[in-house]
Amino acid sequence: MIDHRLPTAFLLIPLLVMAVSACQPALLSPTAGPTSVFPAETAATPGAPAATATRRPSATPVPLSDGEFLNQPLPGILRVMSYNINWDSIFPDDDRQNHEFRSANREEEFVRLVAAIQPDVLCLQEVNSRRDPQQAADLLTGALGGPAWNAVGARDTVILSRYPLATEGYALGVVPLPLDLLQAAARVDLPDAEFGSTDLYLICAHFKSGGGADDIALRQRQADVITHELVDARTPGDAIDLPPDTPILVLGDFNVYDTDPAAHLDTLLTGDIFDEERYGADSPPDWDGTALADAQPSLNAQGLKFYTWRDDSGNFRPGALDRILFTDSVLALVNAFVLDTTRLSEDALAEWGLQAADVLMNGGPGYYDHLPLVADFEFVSVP
Ligand SMILES: [Ca+2]
Ligand SMILES: [Ca+2]
Ligand SMILES: [Ca+2]
Ligand SMILES: [Ca+2]
Repeated sequence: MIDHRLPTAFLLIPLLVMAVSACQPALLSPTAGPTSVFPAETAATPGAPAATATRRPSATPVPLSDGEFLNQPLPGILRVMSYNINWDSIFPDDDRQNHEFRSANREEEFVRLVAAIQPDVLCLQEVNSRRDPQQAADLLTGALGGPAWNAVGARDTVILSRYPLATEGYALGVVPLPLDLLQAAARVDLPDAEFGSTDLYLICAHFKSGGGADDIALRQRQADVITHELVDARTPGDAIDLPPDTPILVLGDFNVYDTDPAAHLDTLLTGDIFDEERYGADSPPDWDGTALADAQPSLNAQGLKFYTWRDDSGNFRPGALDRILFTDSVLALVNAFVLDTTRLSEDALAEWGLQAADVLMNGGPGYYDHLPLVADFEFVSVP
């Protein structure tokens, strides 16, 4: 979700500004450090190809994909998906728990998407908090067959897993006020026969949207809370104790824009807490004392476009609002993609049972909202 309070003028001038001056306004400046890793729409980097500064990604033709990136990973590799479903769009029209912001029915589209992707673990955002998260798990069970899926939710975030979820002692231990600080968290009990004795801990997050000072401050606080929780998880005592070297994921809709410095993403990556008085000292989130890694999924794994959100009817450029961060000391990324069905070949659509408009809202051209992100992880054994 994006709020539209930013002055339009700010959004229309970046091309001109970048062309004529190295002294960009702070709002439009590329950020130093981890947020500038993306070569595409989110990084308005001086000296980058002109295409990165255009307002429409369609200015650069992208070849249709054959869908090979959808191939199921080998045994022992975990497929993780994150998807902002736009307020309950995956549930039926007559569902009494639908959120008041619900504006699209994407029931069939969602079933086709998850059937093609076949994730092991999902992180959903914009699920009505009044809804029993198990309802989303039942939807997955119905769509994919097999054993019943498991669910845990907090606020509008829901973790779904084909494997058992341990939540006792693993949910975020923050006092549930304000509500904005809650995120779904769980330990996934992976089957030992396939993954060995290690399990997975994940935090499925939805950060505050909007460009106002209060919005940016809340995003920072949300990142501070998560970073604080990861310190707890790595150290004995308090609410969470993970076995050392347990793989950790922090994923979801982070609302990372190119219209502010997105310092909250830097906090998540590096463990640099802003409010240290309240949330403790800085602490790199990976087990080896380093930063988390960003999976950087690209559209259809082509390595050309890196946005996860797009709306051609508005003033905002497509951006990598959504992220999958991981402890790369114990996880190796073997595949990552943002699925864009509009850019799949006819053969690929037929092969995977997808339709070209499956990622669009109400089938309308140009209105994608959020796209599904996927990452495949191999578990690295630590000597
Ligand atoms: Ca296990
Ligand atoms: Ca602890
Ligand atoms: Ca700090
Ligand atoms: Ca690392």
